[in-house]
Amino acid sequence: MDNFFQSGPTLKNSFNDPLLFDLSNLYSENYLKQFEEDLLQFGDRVINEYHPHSVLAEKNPPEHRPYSPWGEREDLIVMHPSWKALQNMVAKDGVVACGYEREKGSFSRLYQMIRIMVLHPSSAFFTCPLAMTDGAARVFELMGADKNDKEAFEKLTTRDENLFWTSGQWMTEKAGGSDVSNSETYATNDDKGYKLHGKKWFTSAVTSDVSLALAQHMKNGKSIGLSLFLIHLRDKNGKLQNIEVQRLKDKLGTKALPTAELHLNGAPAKLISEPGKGVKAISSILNITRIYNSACSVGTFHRGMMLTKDYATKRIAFGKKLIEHPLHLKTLAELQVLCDANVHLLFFVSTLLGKDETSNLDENEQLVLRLLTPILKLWTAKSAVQSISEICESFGGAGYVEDTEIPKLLRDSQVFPIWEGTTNVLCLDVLRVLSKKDNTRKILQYLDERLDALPSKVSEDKKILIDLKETTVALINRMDVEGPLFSQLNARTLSYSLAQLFAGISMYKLSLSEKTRYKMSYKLYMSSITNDTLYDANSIEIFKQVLST
Ligand code: MFK
Repeated sequence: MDNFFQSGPTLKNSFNDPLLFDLSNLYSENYLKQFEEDLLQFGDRVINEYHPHSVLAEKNPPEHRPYSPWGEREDLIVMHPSWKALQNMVAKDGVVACGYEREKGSFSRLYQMIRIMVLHPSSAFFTCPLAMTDGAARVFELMGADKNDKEAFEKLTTRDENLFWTSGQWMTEKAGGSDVSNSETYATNDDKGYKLHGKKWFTSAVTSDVSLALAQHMKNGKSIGLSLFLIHLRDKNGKLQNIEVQRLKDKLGTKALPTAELHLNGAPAKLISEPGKGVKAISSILNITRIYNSACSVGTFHRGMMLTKDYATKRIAFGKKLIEHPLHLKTLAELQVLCDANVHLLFFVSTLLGKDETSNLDENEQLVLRLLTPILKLWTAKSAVQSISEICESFGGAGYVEDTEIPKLLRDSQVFPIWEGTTNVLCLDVLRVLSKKDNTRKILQYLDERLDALPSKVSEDKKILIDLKETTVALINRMDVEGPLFSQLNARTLSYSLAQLFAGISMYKLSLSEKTRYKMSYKLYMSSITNDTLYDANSIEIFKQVLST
């Protein structure tokens, strides 16, 4: 008789994990403490209001209707109403706006990225258009109020859902994915302004109101390089302006997100970068969207951890709960400390971003932000894919069945290392930063200062960090001696080491607090890095501690 039903994991408010508040208080020097209630409420809305819409949007993916019933080219993208509901909610919640209102001063970005992290797994990837919208707003902000497109900036950063615009970011082409300079789209100019011609191969959120697009800037029949343009997609009647949607992409995941191939047939555009300096201009968007990407990766990993931990207290196998099986306990504990490390690095880099945007970073710290942005993105993306695969497995067969919503976490994670730059491209960006004059010396000086400033309460714990730093420095020095081939071949090792080192410094700091969880989390994480991972009966208590809340 079939009378057994397994209870599934309960979807809980992410702020049930005290690490989020403890770390936000550490980085904001307790400034964000006053917003804990506000964040808690946001976490509740994510579960009770956003999540149901995200499920509906995923189940009813966008549809492209190229022609009207009477044969007229229309290119309608039919979206489920829940997609619009998500858009209205993020506008009202000021998810982009809070980064620009700067009501929380230097900690506005930290506050924002905490919310993005919590929202993402219940957003049906609406966070992708938000990332591009935020990146576009930053481009306008950097241009200065006198030069920028005032209407666009205001609408991208408003809380009024009736006025809120989202922006696309049209970069990728068939011949120019990572190597953007190979773009073939070109811009012509006449007395009516600029017009763009060509094909864009990956344009996410084709339902956006505006987009920033790269195109070869033509002068006298020749390109003077890529420039950045603003496009208003539709005219006053809502009709696409000389833009044809060729098809929607059939993607592995991100099913609710309308990603399209576009043909630009003279789409009217406004030049917004210096002529020929489009890559430099779009890199300020990339640096924002890469941090968003990371907040989404970490949010997915964190959601997966909350679900698997809950499930492990409910599922019984071989006469006891999963969490009581030592090997399962150990598996979850190792995942948890990697998740903690990811949260640490995200919070650290988000804090740097917020301080930079409020002119509170010195030159060396700005350089650290520039270096850590690709490192954060590549490391959290890779951590998410690998760890969420393990999390799926922790549910057994249920983790492979769509309506448990677990497989979606894995499908959607695979885009993180691809979206906004692959791991290898980002590793090369890390080398690009280090190769500039004097940068390595400045970074190492910054690291030394940070390590020196750490109290050596438990000296052997601090020594692990110093050893890791020395191994990293030795690799950098060897790269300098051996040259570009050696540097490229070992660029991943270097990027991962730097990620682990900066995350480790942050974890060490928190481990000095009274909470045993953070002490144990630091110890276990560092031993996993140094491959000191043979466990015995004494390890069980450590595993329990790192999984405690
Ligand atoms: C959400 C779900 C989505 C659904 C599915 C989507 C699937 C994926 C779709 C995609 O295609 S996402 C887009 C993937 N592509 C990228 O993210 C681009 C990756 N390529 C890079 O990041 C290249 O490094 C880059 C295009 C930025 C530069 O390549 P180049 O042409 O070799 O540029 P160059 O000459 O090295 O740099 C030009 C200037 O920009 C330099 O400044 P200077 O002229 O002053 O020296 C660089 O230092 C600067 N720069 C480059 N990257 C920068 C930067 N400055 C600041 N920050 C950066 N990140």
